[in-house]
Amino acid sequence: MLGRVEKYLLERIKAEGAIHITLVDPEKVTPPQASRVAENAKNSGTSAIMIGGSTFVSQAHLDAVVKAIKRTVKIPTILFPNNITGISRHADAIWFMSLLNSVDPYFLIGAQVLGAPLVKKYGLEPISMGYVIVGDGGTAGIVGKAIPVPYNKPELAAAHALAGQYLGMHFIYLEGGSGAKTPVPPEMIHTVKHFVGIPLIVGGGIRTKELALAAASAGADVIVTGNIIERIDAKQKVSEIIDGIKGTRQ
Ligand code: 1GP
Repeated sequence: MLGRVEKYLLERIKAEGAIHITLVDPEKVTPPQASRVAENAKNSGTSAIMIGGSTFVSQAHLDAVVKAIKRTVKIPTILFPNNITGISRHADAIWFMSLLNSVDPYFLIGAQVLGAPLVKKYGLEPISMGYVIVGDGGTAGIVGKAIPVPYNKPELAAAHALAGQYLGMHFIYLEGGSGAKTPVPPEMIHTVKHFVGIPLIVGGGIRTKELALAAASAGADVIVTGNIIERIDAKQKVSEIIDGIKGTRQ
């Protein structure tokens, strides 16, 4: 039985071809700012709000950010934890993820073992996801002790993704790193998509309609953007990106 949020994501992907999710980094916003970002993103057509960052944020602040977003928008809130401190009881769901190219067992299974009982206790919907850091990897790569897959090795990214699928994961996330100068190249997205039969999430450095369109056309089912919401013209940017990917693969 699929959970409510996962079912919703799959239905939207089916209906729209590729969807957009907005990432809110709780380290960078106050709760009122998080509300505004979520409201603007929702009005622009984003499908869900992901909440998470690469470094530490206090539990109280994370809770306040999630609550503020939930009060403002009805689209699902999905936690994107970098550690067990990224879990809040107020969200709808959580990417229950393993960093497939980490050399540290903590990020492969250790944090998940510690977090699983909390996810159950809080009644969060876990959505199983294999996380693969590619390119220069950014902060997530350093914090997660990953060996990032170079952009010129798409077949290696595909091997990681396929292993995730065979382990039973429901989604694969190709992460170029927040603020990446060069987002995940279309060729890598295309190769991974060709290998795996589960939805593909792509994020990191996608700042323009053209880049979003290129990622969606190459096979990304979900485009995640975070950084652009810090811009003054964020609302317009998010709208452009969503317009760009709409109906790409119908
Ligand atoms: C980072 O993939 C996300 O985890 C989003 O990246 O902040 O560069 O949009 P940006």
